[in-house]
Amino acid sequence: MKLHVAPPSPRAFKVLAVARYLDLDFELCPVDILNGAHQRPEFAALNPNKKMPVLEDDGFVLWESNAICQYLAAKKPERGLLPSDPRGRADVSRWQFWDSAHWDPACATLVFERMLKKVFGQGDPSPAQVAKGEEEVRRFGGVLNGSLAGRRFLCGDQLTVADFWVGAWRNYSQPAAYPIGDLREIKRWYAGLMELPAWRESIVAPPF
Ligand SMILES: N[C@@H](CCC(=O)N[C@@H](CS)C(=O)NCC(=O)O)C(=O)O
Repeated sequence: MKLHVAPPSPRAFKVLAVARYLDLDFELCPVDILNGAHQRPEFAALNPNKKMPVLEDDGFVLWESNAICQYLAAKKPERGLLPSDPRGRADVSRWQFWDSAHWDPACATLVFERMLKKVFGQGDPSPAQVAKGEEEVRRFGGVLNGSLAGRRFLCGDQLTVADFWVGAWRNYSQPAAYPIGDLREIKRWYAGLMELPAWRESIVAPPF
């Protein structure tokens, strides 16, 4: 199995952390986004969106980080990352869609404006985009914080793929200055995720 990833990205982080948590055998194939590797025809043939991460598994090609995490989780059902009962599965799906619709775009706005924009030669952060990102991270961070109260993990006592999807963005809370430093449930939950060796091993500092 191959994972085509740019490891500092939260979207790469989550697939690597799930694969490592599950002790799956894989080859890490670095995608040099800074030098446009994702634009090359051989990469576009794997993912026509020209975005990483991408998984290749014995002829099966899959893109979209949350779908990849789910596929990996399904390889080891005994590890419990993907519940099989209807309510447990629906709860995990809820966080998948919430992440894709709200949390990922909100956090990505601040990561892009405050960390990546300069690296891609796109100038200073836009005050309007920063304000929008802050408002959304505060709003949805409040939802996340409230939902975590009384729960060890996002979907209860059991670690699931939802923790990887949503928690991946928390890795950049400080450098991207998310306005959620005072939210205690998120802090407590994230400290628990950081206790997982697979989580810690998958955090890669950006090369800038
Ligand atoms: N929804 C996609 C987003 C993937 C994505 O945006 N990847 C970024 C890096 S974090 C990328 O490859 N960007 C290159 C580009 O858009 O040109 C996923 O979760 O896999």
